[in-house]
Amino acid sequence: MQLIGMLDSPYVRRVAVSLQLLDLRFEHRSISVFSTFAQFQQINPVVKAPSLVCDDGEVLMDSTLILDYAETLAAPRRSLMPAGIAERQHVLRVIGLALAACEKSVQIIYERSLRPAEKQHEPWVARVTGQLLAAYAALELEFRRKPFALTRNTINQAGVTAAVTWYFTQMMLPEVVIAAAYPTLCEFSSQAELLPEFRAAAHGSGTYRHDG
Ligand SMILES: N[C@@H](CCC(=O)N[C@@H](CS)C(=O)NCC(=O)O)C(=O)O
Repeated sequence: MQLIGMLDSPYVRRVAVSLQLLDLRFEHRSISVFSTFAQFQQINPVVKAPSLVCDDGEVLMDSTLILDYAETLAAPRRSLMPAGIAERQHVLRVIGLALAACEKSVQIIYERSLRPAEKQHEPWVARVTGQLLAAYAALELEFRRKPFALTRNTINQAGVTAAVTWYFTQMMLPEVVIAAAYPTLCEFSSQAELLPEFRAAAHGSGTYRHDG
C-alpha cells in the first residue's frame, strides 16, 4: 500500500508512525496538496492528505479512517488502541483533544498563509486560537493526571497523535502555543521523537523508507 502526503502534515505523520508501530509495510510518496496539486489529484481527485492507496487500488482518506483500516490489517498481532473500555475511553478523549489542537493549528496556518493580509479575519483567528489553547491546556492536564507509556511496544494512539501534534504546532506556531506552559507535553514529545518510528518519519518534506 502507498501512503500519499507530506510528513509536514501531522495527519500524514501520525499515519506514517502508526503503520510502522503496527508492523505494516508501506511505500511513502511525499506529494504536496499545494505545490503538486495536479499530481495529487491524479491519485485522489479530492486532494486530501493523507490518502492511502490500498493494495487493490482503492483509495482511502482521513487519517482516523486510514488508522481504523490499518488496525484491522494488523489485528490480532498488534494494536495501538486498548481493548478495555475504561482505557479506551481515555485514549479516545486524548486523541480527540490532540486532533482538535491539530485542526486549530492548521486553520491558523491556512488563514495566515493562504489568505491575503487584508482578507484575514481577526475575530476568527482569535476564536480558533482560544480553541487551540483550550485543547492544549486540557491535553497537558490529561498527561499530568495519567502519564502515557512511551516505548515502541507500549505507546498507544493517544501518545502517537499527541506527540505528533505537539511537535507540529511547535514547528509552526511556537509564538502562539508557548512551550514553557506545557512542560509535560514538551517532555513526552522530546522522548517520543527519539523513537525510531518517529525518526524514520521526521516532520518535513522527507520520504519515509523502509530499511530491511
Ligand atoms: N481530518 C483529516 C484532515 C486532513 C487534512 O486536513 N489534511 C490537510 C493537510 S495537513 C489537507 O489535505 N489539506 C488540503 C485541503 O484540505 O485542501 C484527517 O484526519 O486526515
